[in-house]
Amino acid sequence: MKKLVAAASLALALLPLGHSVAHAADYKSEYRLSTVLGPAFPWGKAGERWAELVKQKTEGRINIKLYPGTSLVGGDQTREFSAIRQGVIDLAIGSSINWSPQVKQLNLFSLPFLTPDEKSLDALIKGPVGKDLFAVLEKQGVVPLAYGENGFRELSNSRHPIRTPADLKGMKIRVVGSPIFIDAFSALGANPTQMSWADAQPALATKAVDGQENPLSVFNAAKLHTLGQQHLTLWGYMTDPLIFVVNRNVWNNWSEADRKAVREAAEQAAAENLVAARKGVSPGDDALLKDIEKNGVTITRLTAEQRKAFKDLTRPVYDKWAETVGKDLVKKAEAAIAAG
Ligand code: X2X
Repeated sequence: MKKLVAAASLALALLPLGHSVAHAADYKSEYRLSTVLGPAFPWGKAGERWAELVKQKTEGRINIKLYPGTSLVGGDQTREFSAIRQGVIDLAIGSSINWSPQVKQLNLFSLPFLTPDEKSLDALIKGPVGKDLFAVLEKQGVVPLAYGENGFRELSNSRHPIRTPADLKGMKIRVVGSPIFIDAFSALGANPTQMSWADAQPALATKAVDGQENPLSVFNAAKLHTLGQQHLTLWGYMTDPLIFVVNRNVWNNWSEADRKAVREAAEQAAAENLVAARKGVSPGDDALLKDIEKNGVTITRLTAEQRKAFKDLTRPVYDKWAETVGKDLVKKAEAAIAAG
């Protein structure tokens, strides 16, 4: 025993002074990273990658464990942002949708038909609007580091192809956390009901709801066709960015060098995530869409005119929520998109 103690104190004495020793004491042995989706999806993969890159870049000083399924808040995505602020969650990659109940400006991305394509999303997240939203998040007590993407949220259902708002009439559609979705789907004549992703899957399986909206990568990896979702409409009405953040106190506790490492790791994981989220779903590469079609799902592509019918009906929702988001920010976003 004595020998062991002596050996341990010798080992300690041999450790380089300063940095790592000083910090090791206040560093947690594990940092908890929250995501909704797991590594089978681009979103969870981004979480895994961020953790891996942080480990490498900090030489193991920062050890991140992924908690998918928003399990740290019992699966309730809409409580994730509050939990990060409170420190129940140390780091997160969250969807703008799930955080918008607390950060009203994030409803920007959910304005129906604001971002018709990837280019328009890039104009927001890579431009001044993205910076403004980071400043908003900073003020709310988190440290935002990078933008990724969940993907274009396309509409699926178990009943019939949807080409017009009339086809959607009365359909029970599961929607995500922000009330803007209730407004948008109500304006289209559907019967929207809000529930978490965890509850959505059994609700689809039992036909308690008829449909849902999610990116194709989510549709495919979650095998929604096996839950009766046989009809898919590509309407490109919105895409939700993912935001990489760290709890403010956790961030403040890290050394300058480690903060830099975590930031660079987030930027790299986010860049990889943007590529992964867009793979197979663009005109040049529609492999993912073909896979979905092979599974017996009917794909309905709206013409510009058909799309306009949905856009026109949701315009009042856009205008109403532009007030909530902040008119200046919306104008800035529209200008950025118009400028490409
Ligand atoms: O719940 C959803 O639909 C999901 C997984 O896409 C989000 O968390 C926004």
